[in-house]
Amino acid sequence: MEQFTPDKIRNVVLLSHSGAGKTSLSEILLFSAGAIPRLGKVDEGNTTSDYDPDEVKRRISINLSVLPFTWKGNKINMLDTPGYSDFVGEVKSAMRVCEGAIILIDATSGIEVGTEEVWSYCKEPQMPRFIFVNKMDRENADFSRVTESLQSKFGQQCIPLQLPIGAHNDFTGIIDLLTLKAYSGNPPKETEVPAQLKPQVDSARLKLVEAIAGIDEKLIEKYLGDEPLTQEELDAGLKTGVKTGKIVPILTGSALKSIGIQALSDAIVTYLPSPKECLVEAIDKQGTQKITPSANGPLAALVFKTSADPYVGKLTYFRVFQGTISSNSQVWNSGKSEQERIGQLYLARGKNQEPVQSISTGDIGVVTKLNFTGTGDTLTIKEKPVKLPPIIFPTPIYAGAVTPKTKADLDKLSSSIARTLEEDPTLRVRREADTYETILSGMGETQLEVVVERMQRKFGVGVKLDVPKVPYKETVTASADGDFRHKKQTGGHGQFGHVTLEVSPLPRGSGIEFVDAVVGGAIPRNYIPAVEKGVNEAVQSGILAGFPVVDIQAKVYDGSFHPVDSSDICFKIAGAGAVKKAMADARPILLEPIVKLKVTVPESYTGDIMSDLNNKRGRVGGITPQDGSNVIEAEVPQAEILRYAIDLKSLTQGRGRYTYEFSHYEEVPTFVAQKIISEREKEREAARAEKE
Ligand SMILES: Nc1nc2c(ncn2[C@@H]2O[C@H](COP(=O)(O)OP(=O)(O)O)[C@@H](O)[C@H]2O)c(=O)[nH]1
Ligand SMILES: [Mg+2]
Repeated sequence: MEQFTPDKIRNVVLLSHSGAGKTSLSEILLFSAGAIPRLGKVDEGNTTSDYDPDEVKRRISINLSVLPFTWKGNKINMLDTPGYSDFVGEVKSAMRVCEGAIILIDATSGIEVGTEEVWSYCKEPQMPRFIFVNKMDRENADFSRVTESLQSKFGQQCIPLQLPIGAHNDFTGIIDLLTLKAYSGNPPKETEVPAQLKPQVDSARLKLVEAIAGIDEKLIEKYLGDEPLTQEELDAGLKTGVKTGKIVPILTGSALKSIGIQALSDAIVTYLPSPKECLVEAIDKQGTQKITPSANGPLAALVFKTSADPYVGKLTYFRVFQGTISSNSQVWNSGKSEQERIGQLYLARGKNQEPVQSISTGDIGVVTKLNFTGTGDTLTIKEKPVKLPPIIFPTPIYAGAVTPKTKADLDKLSSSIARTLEEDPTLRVRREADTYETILSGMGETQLEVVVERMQRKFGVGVKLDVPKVPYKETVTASADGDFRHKKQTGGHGQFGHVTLEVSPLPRGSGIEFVDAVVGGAIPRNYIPAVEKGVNEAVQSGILAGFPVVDIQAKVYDGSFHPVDSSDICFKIAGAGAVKKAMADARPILLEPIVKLKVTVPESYTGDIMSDLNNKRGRVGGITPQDGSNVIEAEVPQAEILRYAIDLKSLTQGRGRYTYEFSHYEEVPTFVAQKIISEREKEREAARAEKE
């Protein structure tokens, strides 16, 4: 592929609710531009974009893919993204490296949850965008209904640039409202505007021209003076309108029937901004600057995706914002402060890579086998280093426990998790010390299932995915004494240790406190550390259900010893025994983690959410209205929201969002505690049986 100057490139991201036709549209765009020799189908699992086995199997996009094609002397880098909300990380990455977006809408279903979601992503920062009303060939496709709902939901800036000719089986082409040309057939031919559509076309054109005139003072003067605007003026005005977000043109077509496809490519080139027109922020020694997208400037390239290929190794996708990067060169990773060796550079199209000598400002490329670089890093030069603002990802909300299936899997687990995390910045991993579980968290259940399958396929590591255990704890609510005498006669000399102590409750968060209050040498000084050790070991596993004990004081105040038979080990055993006896009498209870939960839902769901939280033993702290939604804040036991991503989806048809963070520990109510204790007992019995 030849090199393109920044003014001849368009980086465009496809966004929509899942299933609106992004992948199909990108495939037909590639095909109609002659970039691919045969047209794949999502339903046959052979599209250029969805090449990953996970995608082929599920028939949905999971990864972003870069799909370049040339169109009338320009290069369009189309970025296809997943519509499924679990994979929002890919959407954020793709958006960060594009100057424009196309939001697809299914002409039969209209605005969906995912449409609102991606619309909100495009608002900050303001992203120049088109709307493409797809699937006009389907029964019940209704362009005017979709247009009206777009205008009432998102505002009057959504204005048709095209009108469809017919709908459903009679959908044959589109009319461009600026040139007043109609296109129908495949391949499209210029035709007359059908006579019966004339009045509709005239009124739609009037609205569009009026909106364009409103963009620029000179244009509005001319327009009000009844002077006709030239095509150049209209194009330039619309381009400014798109760039500033004052106009969001609505286009239409059918990805499946290949209608409106070439007109879409034309509109991308004519109305969406090129990298040359967009200054970006970069941080250097002097602070934040706007950098000009010049191919000769110092290098600034942002890494927006990392993927692990089982054969090639690590693939690093980057977008050049300034300068040029060359094969077989050295670059500087400004975030990691490391020199990075660049081998062969490639241009990617789906899974295919074409080697190139260099990649210049505005374009997107791939390099393999980098040592230090990860998603979000800036590649630059050491003499003039800059940092591009990183990609902002949402915090994980859904956790699963991963357990290796075999010993061999265990050995490979941590390295394969590390590589998986590199691929997906919306994942986190941590070890839950109390439950000994490895907790993987992300955006939803499907994402974690895909991760687990991928670990098997890419790294040959088998893991099981379970709902995580809750890290319960135990404590006491009263003071009590415990007395334990360890005495044994074995052969020669015997064993003797005797400890008396008092256990009492401490405030939440105090941990374990050991106090030595022995007077008169009842236990000799040198044995006290052994007693403390015994106490500390015993509180690792409480007497109710074996959970770790917290927030107690153990005060040793008496005991006895034997001049020959006593030893450290004897006093350790006595200390442990005494503290267990005391705890049993000190009214022990279970504690559970409570989280602060924040749920954002459209107002109408507020009642359902509140009653569900009530069933989940939640305490609602407040409800705050926020742009037509309500933000409900509540304290809820962690045990009740382990699968909240799934519950909220079904309660709100996917319209709800939530975040949470750990808050504190609280006593488990008795009726719940009994269940936990008996379940835990069963678990421990099973574990014992397995050992034997
Ligand atoms: N009838 C019709 N079906 C379409 C059209 N575009 C896509 N589809 C179908 O809609 C489904 C989802 O398409 P896909 O491209 O995977 O949507 P994505 O999730 O947005 O990538 C597939 O079964 C496609 O064949 C279209 O223009 N007309
Ligand atoms: Mg797709």
